[in-house]
Amino acid sequence: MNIKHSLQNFLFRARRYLHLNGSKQQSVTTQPKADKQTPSLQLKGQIQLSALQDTQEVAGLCKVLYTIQLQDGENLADNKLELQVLDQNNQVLHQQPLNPEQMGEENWLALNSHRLDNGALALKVQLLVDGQAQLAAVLNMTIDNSGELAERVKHSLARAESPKVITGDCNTTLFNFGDEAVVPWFDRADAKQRLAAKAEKDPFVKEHLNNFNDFLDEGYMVVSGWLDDEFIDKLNSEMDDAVAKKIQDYEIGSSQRIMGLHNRYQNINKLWRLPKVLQMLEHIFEDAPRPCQTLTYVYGSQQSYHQDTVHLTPFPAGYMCGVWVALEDIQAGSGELRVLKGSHRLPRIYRETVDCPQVFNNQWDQFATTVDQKWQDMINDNNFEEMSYLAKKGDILIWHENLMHGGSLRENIDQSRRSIVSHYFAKGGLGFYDSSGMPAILL
Ligand SMILES: O=C(O)CCC(=O)C(=O)O
Repeated sequence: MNIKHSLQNFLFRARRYLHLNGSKQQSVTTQPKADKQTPSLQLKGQIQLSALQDTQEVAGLCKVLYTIQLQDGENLADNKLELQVLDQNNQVLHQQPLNPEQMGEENWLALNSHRLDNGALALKVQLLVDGQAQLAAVLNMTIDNSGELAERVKHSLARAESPKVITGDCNTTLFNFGDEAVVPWFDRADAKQRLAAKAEKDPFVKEHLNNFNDFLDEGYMVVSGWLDDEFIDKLNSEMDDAVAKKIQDYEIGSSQRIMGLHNRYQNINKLWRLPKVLQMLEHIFEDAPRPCQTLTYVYGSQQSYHQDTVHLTPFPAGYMCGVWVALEDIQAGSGELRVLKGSHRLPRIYRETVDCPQVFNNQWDQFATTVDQKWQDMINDNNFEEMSYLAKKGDILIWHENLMHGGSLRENIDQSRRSIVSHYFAKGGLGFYDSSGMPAILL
């Protein structure tokens, strides 16, 4: 597994190097033809292709899974194998060498859909053997990167010559994170003036002006009264059910989080798409929000201070928010959420910033000595005020993507701290998980 990933990583970096040095791969519109001198191979097998996104409305990075399955007995150890990705006009979007060991394994590629035209796309993935197209599969989809943010992102990615297809490692070198043209309004020097102008125009912004000011000044806001007790009781019952069923081997009393319960439970799904939260995020992003994941905690997480930036990475930077919902009155000593006020203005730390390798198989050792260490140094070098969050049942905290936050120590180990965290990206941008180098899976 590691050898495979190192090879993919090496190939990725080699391509990037060539790219930066001007030897950009040319797109060709013809299918590779067999050499007339050699008898053509008739390979038997198939390619399985699927997208982890609604293919009717593909936006941002679309994770596509492919498995090349050869019929028993086919041995390609001595052949030159390549993966080719094309559009319906046979325009080559991407080509890369493949290892024989990759046959039969599930692999991923990320379609960088802002780099393609909106509208119908027949994505073709094929195997080339010694330059000859052998097996192919087609996935039909509709690309829809529309709106003002998507337009700005399209131009930014075009200027940066961001690849149309990404494999092996999604990271910050593929996009121009320094592009001033895509900085969100709330991260700009004139954010306060922009907010005042928004409040003039929009009653929702006017009503929540204090919340928006908190978001600008402190990096988070807290809203109360959006959830009624009856709904919260239903959420708690769903959490109890997940605990009783030991979903994801949940160990009662532990700090373990249960992931993705919105896929299983109706009310958690409803919370994940709560109209009021979406409306608030729409004002923050000036674009529609796309829910990403849910994390359910029965007890405190005890996570150390971190920025989400490196784990749930939006491009452009800033276009991701975390939303933390209290399902009970939170008690001191339960491992309450804590945040460092104003820390969202710290530099963003990515793998590239501190030369940290991709994290595979939950091996966080190098991440700890690079990224974690850098976070700790930044916290020590500053003097942020800590806010220990004793939320009331139903309170909702929304944090800026770069805010330092974490869970306190569970001093009272028996005290629960029931909460659900969801993360949201902006529809016009794109998302990936920089720490693991994977494209994000978004609704
Ligand atoms: O709830 C907590 O203690 C921390 C949650 C968190 O850090 C996150 O979801 O990013």
